[in-house]
This record gives sequence, structure tokens and C-alpha cells, in this order.
Amino acid sequence: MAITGSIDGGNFSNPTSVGVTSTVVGAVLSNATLVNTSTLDMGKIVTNDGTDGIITLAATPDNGGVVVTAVTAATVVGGSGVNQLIASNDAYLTTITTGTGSGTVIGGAGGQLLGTAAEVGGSYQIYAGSGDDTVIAASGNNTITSGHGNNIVAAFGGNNAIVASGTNDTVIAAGGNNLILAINPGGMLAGLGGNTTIVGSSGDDFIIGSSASDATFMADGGAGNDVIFAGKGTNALLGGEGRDMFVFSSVYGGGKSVIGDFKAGTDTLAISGYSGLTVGSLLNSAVNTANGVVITLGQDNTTILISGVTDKNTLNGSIVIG
Ligand SMILES: [Ca+2]
Repeated sequence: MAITGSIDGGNFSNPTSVGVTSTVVGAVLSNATLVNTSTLDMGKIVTNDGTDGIITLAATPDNGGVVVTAVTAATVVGGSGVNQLIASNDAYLTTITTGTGSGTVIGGAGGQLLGTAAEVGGSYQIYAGSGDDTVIAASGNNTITSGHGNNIVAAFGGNNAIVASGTNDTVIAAGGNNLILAINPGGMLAGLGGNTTIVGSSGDDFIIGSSASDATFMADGGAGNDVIFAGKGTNALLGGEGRDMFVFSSVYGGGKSVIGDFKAGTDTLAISGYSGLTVGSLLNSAVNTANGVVITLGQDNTTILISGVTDKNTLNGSIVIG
């Protein structure tokens, strides 16, 4: 049903319909960085009354939106309109799938499933709310903030900027071009398929590179003792402050990597899955160059440039082979 509403000091109300009053929605509607209120038509915001948990926005005109008012879990399917606002309720398992339009999705307090449509065309800002949420970006150019809680964010397509702000967030960038920024440590950040840049938190991060041999992977662990797995493609790796471990596994072998800030005696180079390899044989075959030490793992032609380190013997004691 269509409703009319108004914003008053951050409080949203729709006195003519089901009597929804929400300071959260009001605050969102008042925030020009979230919703373009100059084009969002308050008369085109729809809601449900709790008796039917399914809302389909397919016919919603441009500049419309939806506010979920059901007490129990609801299912929302977005439409093709521009500048849609989809504001969730707080119910556990409410599911929102955006349409091919563009707009903003606001998750509620319960653990919810939020995702973009698989059809190319939609681009959304998604704020997952405070629960333990799952966010799936299937296509489009999206900005995703996971919110509080233990969240899972998976980007299977499109170009996404992802802020992992929860506790123990798992972020998987399986396709497209993705930027992952971690606010809190403890989870796993993985650039599995696409071209991915990962910026770790100030704590101890677990960062995994791309499994695609044609992917570009850049990682900056930042402060904290980080573990960074190099990917199969082209890798530019920075550990940042702290005692960082750079892992090169034959499972992700064949990549070409540059470590920009390796600190011998502080950081660790961990090599796994290369039969017969020893620290002695690795250092024996390593080459000192003007740009740094070049290590080649002959089993799969993995190459590692330890930038700025010109004497390979200084790496002795910083290499672990397993
Ligand atoms: Ca670090």
C-alpha cells in the first residue's frame, strides 16, 4: 500500500496509513549521504502491515522505497526504480534482495540476508545493521558496510567497496573488482576470484589472495601481526607494522609477488607444499638484485621479490618451510 509520510527532526511518521513511526528511518531519510531526499518521493514509499511478509517492488516507480514494518521476518524484492530506499525491520531472517535500480538498503537489528540482484544494472549502498548478517553482492557497483555482529559478506560479481566493521567478519571477494577495508580484526578477508585490494585493520588480520591466476591482488595488513597468503596472480603485499607472516603455498602457486616492506628478523616468509625445498636450497637459488632479493620456486615458477632487501643471507632465520 502507498503511504504518505513526513520527516520531523529525524523522526519518520506516516499518520495516514499504518501509523509507522521510526527514528531510525527518519534519521536515514534525513541523511543526505544515504538517501537523496530531494528526489525520494515520500508519497511513493510503501510498507507492509505485518499480515503479509512479502513485499515486491517490481512496480515501484522511480524515487520510491519501502519501509518494512512487519513484526516477523519479511521478504523484500526490489524493483527497477532509481533512488529506492529499503529499510528493514529488526526481525531475524528478514531477507532483502535489491532490484535493478539503485538506492540504499538499511538492515535492522536481527541477523538478516541482504543481497543485490543477479541481473546487471542495480547499484546499492547497503548498511547491514547490527545483527549477524549475510550480505551477497551479485552484480552492480555497490558499497557495503557490514555493521556490528559477526557478518559474512560475499561479492560474487560487480565492483564493490566493502567495509568490514563487525567482529570476526568473513569477507569473500569471489569476482569483480573489490576493495575490502577492515575496521575490526578477527575475521578472514579473502580475494578469491576478482581483482582485490584488502586493507587490514589495526589488529591481527588473516588475509588471503586471489585464486585466479589473472587477478591482481594488493594487500596492506596495517598495524598488528598479520598473516597474508599470496594469491595465484600478481600480488603486491605490505605487512605494515607488527610481526607479519607472508605465506606462499603451492596450492596458490605460480603467482608473481612483491613484498614491499619485509623486515628481516621481524617478519616471516612461510613456504608450504614444495617438496625437497630447504632454507639452504632456497637461499642458494635466490638472487640479489638492485631492487631486492628475487626468490623463484621452481616447482610452479612462483616468484617473490623481497623489495629493499639486497643481501639474501639476511633472510636466514626469517624463513619457515613446511
Ligand atoms: Ca602488520
